Amino acid sequence: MQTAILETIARYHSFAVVGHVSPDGDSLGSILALQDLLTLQGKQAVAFCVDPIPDKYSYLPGLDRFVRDPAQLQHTFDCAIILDCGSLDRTGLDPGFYSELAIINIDHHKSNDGSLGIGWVDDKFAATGEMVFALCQLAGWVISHLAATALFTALATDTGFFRFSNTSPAALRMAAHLLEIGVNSRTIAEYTMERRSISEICVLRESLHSLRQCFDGAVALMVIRRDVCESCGISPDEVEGLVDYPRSIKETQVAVLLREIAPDAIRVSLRSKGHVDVSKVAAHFGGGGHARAAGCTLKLPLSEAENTLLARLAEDIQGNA
Ligand SMILES: [Mn+2]
Repeated sequence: MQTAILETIARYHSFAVVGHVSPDGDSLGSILALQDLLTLQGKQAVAFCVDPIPDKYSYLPGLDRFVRDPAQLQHTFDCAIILDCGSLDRTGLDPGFYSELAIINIDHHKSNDGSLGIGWVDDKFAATGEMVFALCQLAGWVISHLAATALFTALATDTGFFRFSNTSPAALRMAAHLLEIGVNSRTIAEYTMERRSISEICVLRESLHSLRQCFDGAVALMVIRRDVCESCGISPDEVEGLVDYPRSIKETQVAVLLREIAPDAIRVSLRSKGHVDVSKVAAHFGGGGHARAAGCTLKLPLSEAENTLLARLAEDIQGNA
């Protein structure tokens, strides 16, 4: 499949490089790296991100290249490269944008069925950025300093800075290669992990009392209410990282963060430290993700969402007891 992708890249000239809404380090890093490397191969490539870029990625070189709206551009594209997600909807661009374009899809999400365009989907990769790196190696492209920083960001953020179980020998070899190019990993660690806003800590202070353990501590759950986010001056979108707190408890097998994004819409973030595959739990509710990190949205009031989710988790926890 990598060969088919490189052949498609060789055939066309103008590329739209796209990731997913609510961009994370893997999405942003993969887009920037590929945009830069395609440009260095003499192609025309534009990086798209419809959502604002979180402040913690502000160190990334080339962020000013991101275009929010294709209507701002005069030219048309031959091909769209969709990274780190598996559906046109998830990219946040109007599906009509893609109607005349060839499509390449590169993704490591288990929930991606591989049916989008020329699809290379493999959940054995720790990050989509690792797949982009593998493609570069195969093509023999020289990796620029900008692309190296972007790819390191993709890999480091999706492996929890090399702590999660997807931290493979290949991932560490890739990290070593990028460090040799001159990536400043300390800066990336500081920006992505050690720069919480005081507003986020305010939400943490107000929400910690909701933290509770269920099923003998196998599940730890924390709730973040909309009014709390409002009074702390931050959007519920910006506090997903607080799932680290229930996750960090010794007994936790599954950590749950419930964020009230609207009165009847609860965003659920799931993290697994044990044997539960939370991508299956998320998929059951129409979401997706990875075995160890997944999410979904429940169109229910907070307390019903909590009960519905715990009822489902009870089966998974008992099934693995
Ligand atoms: Mn990813």
